[in-house]
Amino acid sequence: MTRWVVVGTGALGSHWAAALSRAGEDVQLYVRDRQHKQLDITTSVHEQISHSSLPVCQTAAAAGKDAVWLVFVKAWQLEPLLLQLVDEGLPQQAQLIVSHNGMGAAEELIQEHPDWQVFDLVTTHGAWRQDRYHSILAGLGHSWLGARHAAAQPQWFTTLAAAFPPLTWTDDITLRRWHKLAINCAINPLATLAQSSNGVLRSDSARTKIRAVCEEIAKVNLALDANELEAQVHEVIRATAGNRCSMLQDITAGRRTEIDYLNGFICRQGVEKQIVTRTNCELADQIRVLEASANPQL
Ligand code: KPL
Repeated sequence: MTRWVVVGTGALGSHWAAALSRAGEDVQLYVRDRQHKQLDITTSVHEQISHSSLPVCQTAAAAGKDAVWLVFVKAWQLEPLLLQLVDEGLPQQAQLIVSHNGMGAAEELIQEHPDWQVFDLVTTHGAWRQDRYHSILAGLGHSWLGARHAAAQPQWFTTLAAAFPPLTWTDDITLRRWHKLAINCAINPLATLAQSSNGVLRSDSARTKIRAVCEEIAKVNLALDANELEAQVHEVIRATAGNRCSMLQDITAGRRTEIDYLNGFICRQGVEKQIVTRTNCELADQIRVLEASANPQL
């Protein structure tokens, strides 16, 4: 049987951990506070509440060399986490499933470990945390998994897909990541600046900005089509009109946002490729100002 180690008890991580545990899998939680041997988490889907009591993984080495790591940390937390896992004896051929908003997180570190098997998980599930150990799945979405560097579908994929459907394997996860990146670059900063739920972006002024964000992203990555990106952004706005995006939740809680890996990433790509990405750069700057005023200690 595969051993799954889920990093963090955030909104999404809790659901994957609970789903795998309900499927009878060997699941451990990797958390900051490792005083306890066992952690109780609660997950709710459509008002159906379930409780799981899961063992806490004490060190990366103790998880074993065949463990599959499901890493649900924010983009900016990925590098320090991986360094810590390496320090704790993460095996050389570790299998890591990574899921966060944005691009460019821990990229150099991952390149320095060519034996790691890195998989990206892109999901449209909408989840939020009612309290530290209680996560609510507000909108059931779809997930895609694929290898960062071309690799065959691993054997454990069917188990994962059966535990938390719908999950589809894709040989082109990079394209999915770029589409999700465009959605987050358009929705997150604009809804955050408006301090409102995503539905606020149905206005004409927001439309103009969304168009500009998508056009710049399609110039940075020529495999993308601005019209398609724009249509997807509007579809997600419709589907999540009542949700407060993750960036607004971060700002409200005084946490660091993922802006450096969203519009900040596009802005850096623009500089590198000598492409004008003014709207993305401006949005990144505006969010950084807001971030600093929400929590001067960041
Ligand atoms: O992924 C999201 C987020 O909030 O980070 C969207 C899709 C924008 C939903 O709010």
